[in-house]
Amino acid sequence: MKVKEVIKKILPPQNKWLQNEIGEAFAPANIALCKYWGKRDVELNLPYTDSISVSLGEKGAKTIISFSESGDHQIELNDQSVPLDSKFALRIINFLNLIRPKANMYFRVQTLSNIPIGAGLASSASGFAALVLASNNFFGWHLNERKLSILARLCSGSASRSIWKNAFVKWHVGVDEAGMDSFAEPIKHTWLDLRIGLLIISDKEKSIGSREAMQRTAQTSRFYNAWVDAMPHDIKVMEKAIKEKDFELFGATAESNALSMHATMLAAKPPISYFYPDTIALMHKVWQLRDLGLPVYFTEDAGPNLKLLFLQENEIEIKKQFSEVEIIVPFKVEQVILVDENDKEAGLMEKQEAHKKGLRHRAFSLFVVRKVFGEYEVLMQQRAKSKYHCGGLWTNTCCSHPRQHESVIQAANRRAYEELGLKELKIKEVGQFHYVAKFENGLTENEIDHVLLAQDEGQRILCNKDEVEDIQWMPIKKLAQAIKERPNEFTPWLLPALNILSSCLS
Ligand code: 2P0
Repeated sequence: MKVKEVIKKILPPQNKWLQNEIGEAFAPANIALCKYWGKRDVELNLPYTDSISVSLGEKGAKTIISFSESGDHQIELNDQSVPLDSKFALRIINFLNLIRPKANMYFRVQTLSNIPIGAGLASSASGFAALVLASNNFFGWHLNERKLSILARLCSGSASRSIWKNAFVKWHVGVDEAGMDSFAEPIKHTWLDLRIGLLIISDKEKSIGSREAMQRTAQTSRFYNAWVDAMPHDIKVMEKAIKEKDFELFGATAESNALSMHATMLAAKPPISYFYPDTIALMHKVWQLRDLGLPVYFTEDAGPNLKLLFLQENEIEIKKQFSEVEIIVPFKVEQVILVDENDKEAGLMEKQEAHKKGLRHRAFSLFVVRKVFGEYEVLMQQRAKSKYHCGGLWTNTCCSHPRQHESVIQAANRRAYEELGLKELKIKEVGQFHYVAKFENGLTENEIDHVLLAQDEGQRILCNKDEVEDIQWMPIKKLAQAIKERPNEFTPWLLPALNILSSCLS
């Protein structure tokens, strides 16, 4: 079986694997703007063409993997146990059986999805990407994103594109027989004003799955070769539209690409149609609105539902026209709260902009502490190398910025969970200070930093590798000494924050 050999190439040798108690990860759903339809290699899910998608913000799947003691795998979806002979469970089990180091090793896989399953909303993409990311955490494989994307592709083609959040993503067709060059990666442009409107016409399981439908199309449709031949042009135009934020070119290309895919299906033998009468009625409505001057386009996947493409400036009109629409913001802007010298709110600003301009804003530094033999220890985190500043440096347990209408304590609980999996800590504020620090990359921290304290409750710590490289407990005295001796290994706000903490604990 080729797939086994490919997996062997990707995964580290088994003696390097860890076995954490659980592995957990979120992956977003994605919607293809230039579609993947048809495989040149069915076993390895290798496509005939490149494809481009956009991730769907917070819509997607969270997967938790742990050991099962029951003597068999346990598969759960949205807190319900799933029969092991169902299609959903079998595809997960197939992956588990391929990666497990021993034949008598069984897993519990819990998937929490906030999108309808099997309705052409790429639920399998986010589910399998989350499963791969969670397995990577569970076994401590430390795979790079390219390998993660390939591994996800082996589960489900479109899952290769769901490894990335908040991104346009291109999946490369590749030429390698084993598919080692067929992976997805982000396109380096965002589009803050872009909106996607979900029009759910039916969330019932589709009558023919995309796996079978794309095979039948590739094998029997007289238009299939024309589809493959036209794809490089669509990909090129879509990349240009994204780069130049040319919305009409973007929408027209996505819509035409989707309709071309459905046209190839109509010519399959026997024919395949995912259109419901309502799908077609809504398409006509979109075309009419466009004729009247409203820039709105649609795309459609392997299901009857339409996804509208439009810009933020037309959100109100779209809601008026489509009362049932659910609007997704693919590229979210993180804002910080600007404050005066007394920490009084003075407005909001996009996080990067505030750090570029060095404007004063509200922040918090949380310390989780424990007492060992009468001495306080602090839970330290090493920031992920990819962080926008101070990557790789050691700092307090968790630091970030509160959002509008969020207290620093609420924000600390949100981020402690997102970064370290720590839930509902009992946090109190012990002081605050102002500091300014300029970094080599041109960004400036200018923060009123609220110092927060929580006692360790022995909760399991689960590092989110996008945020946290590593953790360690350090006695406070030893830490203060280490900062003095090797200041370059620590963030600039750590020492003033630690001084406040120390005086409160002593
Ligand atoms: C896409 N779709 O590009 C296209 C457009 C549906 C229509 O990828 O067999 O579930 O697991 O590789 O990824 C759906 O197909 O198929 C899909 P497999 P997958 O999003």
